This record gives sequence, structure tokens and C-alpha cells, in this order.
Amino acid sequence: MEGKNIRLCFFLIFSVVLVTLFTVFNFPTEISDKSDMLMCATNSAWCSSSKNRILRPPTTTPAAAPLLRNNHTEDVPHHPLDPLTITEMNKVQKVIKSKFDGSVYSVHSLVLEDPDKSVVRAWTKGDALPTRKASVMARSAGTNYLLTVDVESGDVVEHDTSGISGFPLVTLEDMQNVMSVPFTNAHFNRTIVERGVDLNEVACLPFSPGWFGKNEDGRRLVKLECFTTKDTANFYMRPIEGIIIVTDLDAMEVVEIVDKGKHIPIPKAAGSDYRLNAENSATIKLASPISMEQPNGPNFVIENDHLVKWANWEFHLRPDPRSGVMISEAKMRDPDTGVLRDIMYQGFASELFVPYMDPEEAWYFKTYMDAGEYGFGLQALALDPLNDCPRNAEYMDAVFAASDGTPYVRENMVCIFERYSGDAAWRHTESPITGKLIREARPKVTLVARYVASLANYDYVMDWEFHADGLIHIKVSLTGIVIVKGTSYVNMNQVNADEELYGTLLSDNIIGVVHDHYVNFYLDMDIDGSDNSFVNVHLQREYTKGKSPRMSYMKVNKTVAKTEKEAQIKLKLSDPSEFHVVNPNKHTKVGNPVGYKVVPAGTAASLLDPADPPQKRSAFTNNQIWVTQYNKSEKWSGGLFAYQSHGEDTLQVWSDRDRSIENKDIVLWYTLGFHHVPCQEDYPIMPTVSAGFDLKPVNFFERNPVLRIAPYVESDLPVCKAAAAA
Ligand SMILES: *[C@@H]1O[C@H](CO)[C@@H](O)[C@H](O)[C@H]1NC(C)=O
Ligand SMILES: *[C@@H]1O[C@H](CO)[C@@H](O)[C@H](O)[C@H]1NC(C)=O
Ligand SMILES: *[C@@H]1O[C@H](CO)[C@@H](O)[C@H](O)[C@H]1NC(C)=O
Ligand SMILES: *[C@@H]1O[C@H](CO)[C@@H](O)[C@H](O)[C@H]1NC(C)=O
Ligand SMILES: [Cu+2]
Repeated sequence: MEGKNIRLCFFLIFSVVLVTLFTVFNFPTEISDKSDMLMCATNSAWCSSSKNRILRPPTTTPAAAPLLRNNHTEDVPHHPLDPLTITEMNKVQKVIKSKFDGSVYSVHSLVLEDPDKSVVRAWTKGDALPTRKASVMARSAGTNYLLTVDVESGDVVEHDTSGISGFPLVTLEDMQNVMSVPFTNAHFNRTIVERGVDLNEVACLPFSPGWFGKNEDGRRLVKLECFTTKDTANFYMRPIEGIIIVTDLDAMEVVEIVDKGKHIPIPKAAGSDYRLNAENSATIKLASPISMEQPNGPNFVIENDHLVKWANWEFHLRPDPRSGVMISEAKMRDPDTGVLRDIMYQGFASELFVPYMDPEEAWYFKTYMDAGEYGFGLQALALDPLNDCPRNAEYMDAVFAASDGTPYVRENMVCIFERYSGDAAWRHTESPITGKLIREARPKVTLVARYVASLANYDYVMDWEFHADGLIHIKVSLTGIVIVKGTSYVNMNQVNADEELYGTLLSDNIIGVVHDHYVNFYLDMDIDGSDNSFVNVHLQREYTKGKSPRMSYMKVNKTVAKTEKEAQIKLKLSDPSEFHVVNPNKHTKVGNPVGYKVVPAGTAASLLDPADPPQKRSAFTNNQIWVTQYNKSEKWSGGLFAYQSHGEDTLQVWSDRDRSIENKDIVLWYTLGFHHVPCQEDYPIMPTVSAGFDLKPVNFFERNPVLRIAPYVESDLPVCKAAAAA
């Protein structure tokens, strides 16, 4: 196997200070004169190219952005699941334009419509591509359109959306344009000025209004909330509390201004900025360099732009404006037989739910569904090489559509890299008492695909990590800035014992409001083929009834879920189970069905009432695990049109149909959750909080694939020396 080719040169560099990695991100110009850069003693060609990378121009402002590495105008599709190319999008755009025939319209999503799964599965390299189709969400004259456009013929199929509540995701243009709307309102100007704030130092951000009843029906709304940008980059810490500008997104006009909280002071700027400056000087310095390097290049290849091959893995990866990335046809070559085996047909982040736990007027509606409302991929901006991803990373660009359907390139949206963090995948030392001198170890090297979605204040780092032993680790890291609420309090001794703050006093006049984060993943497992079953491997106490000196033991009791409702799983520590997806038609030599299990983590469960409108809309948080029968139309667990939706097109509704899931093509859904009770360390920026769950082989291999991983020897890993930067 290729394991023995895994010759990696990872180095530990470093320079200034580990702790400044984050701040350097904001001041890239400062890095060149502060850093010692490393040279690899064994490869001078690599050294010079790496130096060029360091000396790239700063890229913080769009104006300073360098020319595109690749403008993608010449891309062509090679695989049935390759995203639409610029050429294809341009064709689709023309079709849309003529369909709306001169009337005003906006394109909210323009992506590949996946060919039928059976067609993709039957396709092999060299075959002609199946018909290329686009799925388009558009709006015109107050109506939602859902269209399938045949890229070549231009044929349009219009799907009936009249029975579905809600709207498609907002466009970046919607958001940009609506930010100036409050300033067209004299009352707004007056109330801002009355608070002693300069109108030129106010930023109003658009937040989705959720859905609570008739106020949110019939028109597309946003609620803007404003901050003063005076004296800090971290304006989130300076909310102008209590003012909500309810705005109609189609008419671009103010509907209502909620103006409360005049008595609430605007928190001061001092202490809030996060940039490296006099206030935040780097006093924690770790002087010795540390980095991850691969002077001989990566061990993976990306074939035809999207097919990633590494170690025994191969999978198709495409950026997606709604989910971030879609991983498709993940397969692993069996290290014993050499056969390429199906594991997962498709996996992606389907929906998010971020409910804030404050029922007051300026806060109750904050119940965001970031994928369906804002586009988790649309908000995934260019990564910062060296800080977001290690030096050995490669980058993938996305091509997305603007609101008029024009394609544009989102450069460096995804990074792909091999990771070696000094951990062992497996090790054993034989005890000297056995008389054997055996010491064996195998390095843990993994492949990571990463993107980072920045939803206003919050940043979500999303990792799909593939391990050489067949495990897939799916990790979500929350970082960025907590959104806060203004208050008149500056000390807890001013707060009555029975008064509800809905959060923690973080600093003078600042409350961090309690909230949750949930990410729901769609995982269409195909273990050695499409027909699979879901098995609850229940662990229960069993009594020996006098047959043993032991009174009790833990016993495994496996139950195959017959229908969807039997697979609605709420995790319980005191009543544990493992959850396996198996292929009941395929067994190992010793007779176990081949399978993968989902290993839960990030197990926060929602405490909202199931009948509460936000909970109904994000009902995918009612359970941590779900299994549904595969249905091409059921991908977005909060509903296709999630924005202001009523919650009648959700994973809960589909699962309640209670279809058969035994020995069928099934989809596993996992909801990762975090409760967040803010604390003072969340001010003025948030430490990164991570949780990741696993998809792990169970009786999938005949024996542990780690056996085939080559160990490192001294000559595998060149020793690199630090050198001063130019
Ligand atoms: C894109 O790049 C190709 C090849 O580098 C070049 O020929 C073409 O003119 C470029 N197109 C645009 C629109 O910049
Ligand atoms: C509100 O203030 C802004 C900024 O000074 C100004 O451009 C705008 O015209 C004002 N709007 C009204 C209605 O007075
Ligand atoms: C195994 O679990 C099922 C479902 O909970 C239950 O009906 C059955 O009695 C259990 N069997 C044993 C032997 O405990
Ligand atoms: C597939 O999903 C769509 C949307 O939820 C639904 O209308 C349709 O009835 C489903 N088909 C089956 C066979 O469940
Ligand atoms: Cu949080």
C-alpha cells in the first residue's frame, strides 16, 4: 500500500509567538519583519518557493487582493458531481434572464442539480457525463421560483413551490444593500443622534427575523441591529441596545423601528479591540519556531480539480454555497484485498441552529439557521494561508453565482492538507518481563479538508478529517466574537437576586447572552453498496442469577430499526448504545455484517419546547441521531426555503412518515450541539471551542488497517533549520 510512501517532512517552525498567530492574521504586514522563517536543509528549491509564499502581499483588504491564481474560465466538468463551471453558469444565466423576460428577478442559489444517484453510481471514468443540470432558486415579483435548467438545451422545469412557506437564502447583495436602509429614516437618525452617537460611526447589520406568526408572513424581512464603530475594530462590543429596524428586503424600506433601551449606555471601546496593538501587545512569546512542512509535496492528488486521492482514500469534494462543501463518493481501498469499497455516498453540513435565550423584544427572534438563511458556503471567505491552514496546505477555489446569476470566483475557500501532530496511530512496547524487546509504533497522519464560515461575529471552522485506518472525523470549531447585549450594569452587586439577565455580565455594560449552536450533518452512508440497515447496539445490565460469583454484567443487545421513528435517537448517558450502519447483505469472513458506527460528541440537546416556533423550524435538534429513507429531495434538514419558514418541511416531518429503513438506501443524520453560557474569557473575543464526532469502521475490515501503515525512520524526516527572513 501507499503507506510506505508516506514520507513526510513536517517541521516545527516558528517564529514570533504562537499566541500571535491570531493577531498576525489581522496584521499580515507585520509578520515579515518579525518572523524567522525556516529553511529546509534538504531541499533548496522548496525553500525558495516557500519564501515567496511568505512574502506575498498582504491580503486583508479586497482592494489589495492579488490577481486570481486561476480565473477558472477554462474549467470543464469531468465528473457527474463536479460543480457548474463558469461557462455552464453563464449559459444558465441567459436562460434565467429570458425566462423572466425583462422583469426584475434575483438569483438566490444556482448550483449543480445532482444527477440521480443510480446514474452517478453507474458512471465510470471515461463515460460521457450525464446531462448537466442546474438547480436555481430565484425570486421575481414576490414569488419564489425553484427551477431545473438543462445546461445544454436550456429547457426549464418549474417546480411548484406554492405549498411551501419561507424564502430562499438571502443574497450577499440583499445584505449589502439593506445595511443603508435605516439611514433613510428620519426617526432612526434622530434617535441615534440623541444617544450622542455620530451617524457616520454606525454600522447596522442584517439579522434574520425567524418566524413567529403573521408578522413574519407574506414578506421577506430582516431585523437590523446597530453598533458604533468608534474607536474599535470590534464594534460587536459596542451595541446600540434596544433599537431594531424591521426592514422589507424586497421593497428595501423600513417597516417598523423598535426603539427601546434609551437608558442603556453604549459600552466603552477600551479593552475591546482584538488587533495586535499597544493595548494587546504580545507578551506571551514562545521563541522557538514550530510549523508543519512537506518539502517533497503532498501525498495526495486532486484529480481533475475535485477528486481527492490520499493513502487508501478517495472522495469527491466540491464547494457549495449552502453547506460549505459536499463530500461525495467517499471510498476506501481495502488494504488487504485492494478493492475500492463504498463508505459514504454524500456528506455535508445540512443546517445550523443558533437560538439566543433572551425573550426580550430586541432579542427573542435571534434563532438563526445559518445554512438555509445565509448560506454557510457563501459566508466562507478566503482562508489565510499559514494561519488558517498549515504551510503544507493546498487550496481549492469556489465558483458561486451573484444575485443576477453572474458567476464569480471565491478564491482559497477550502484548504486540504495532511496533518501530523506528533501522535501515534498505534503503539506497543513489550514488557521486559516477557523477555521480548519489541517496540512498535505507527505515526498518525491524516488528511483534512477545511473551510471557515464567518457568520457576522461568529466563525465556524469546519473540518472533514480522513484517517488512514478508515475513520472519518467531522469537527466543528467555534471561534470569532460573541454577540453581546448592552446593559446599564457595571457590577453584579447592582443586580437583584431575582432579576433575569439572560446571560453573564462580561464587562462594563456588556452581557453575553446564553445561547446554543447546533450543526446538523447529512450522511448518506453506503456501506459496500446502497442497501443498509441501522442497528441500535444497546448496552444493558444483565443479572447472573447465581450462576457466577459476579452479580451483574453489561450485555450487548442489537436491534435493527425497521422504520424511521425507531431511529429517532435521543442520547442518554445512563442508557447507552452504539449506533451502527451495516450492510446486512455482506459479511466478514467470520460472519459479522460490515458496518460503520457514528460516535457521538458535542451532544448538547435543545431545551426549547418542541412547539416553540424556532424549535419547530429547527426540529432536527429534537434528536441527535435520525435515519431516513434516501430521497433526493430531502437534503436540507431545516427545509428547502428555511428563511421565515414555518417548519413544515423539516427532518422531523420527513422522519414522522415512518418509512421503512431496513435493508434500504438510508441516510444518517447527526446533530452536533454546544450550549454556550458566556464567561469573561469570551470578552472581547472567544476562545475556540471544538467538538467532533466520528464515523468509524465496525467489522468493516477483516483486521486493523493500521498494520499496513509504515513507521517513520530517522531518514524519512529531514531536519530543518530556521533562517532569518529577508
Ligand atoms: C483567464 O485565464 C486564461 C488563461 O490563463 C486567459 O487566457 C484568459 O484571458 C483569462 N480570462 C479572463 C476573463 O481574465
Ligand atoms: C440620516 O443620516 C445620514 C448620515 O448623516 C444621511 O446621509 C441621511 O440623509 C439622513 N437621513 C435622513 C432621512 O435625514
Ligand atoms: C433487546 O432489546 C429489545 C428492544 O429494546 C427488547 O425488546 C428485548 O427484550 C431485549 N432483549 C434482551 C434479551 O434483553
Ligand atoms: C420525497 O421527498 C419529498 C419532499 O419531502 C416528498 O414530497 C416525497 O413524498 C418523498 N417521497 C417519498 C417516496 O418519500
Ligand atoms: Cu456561542
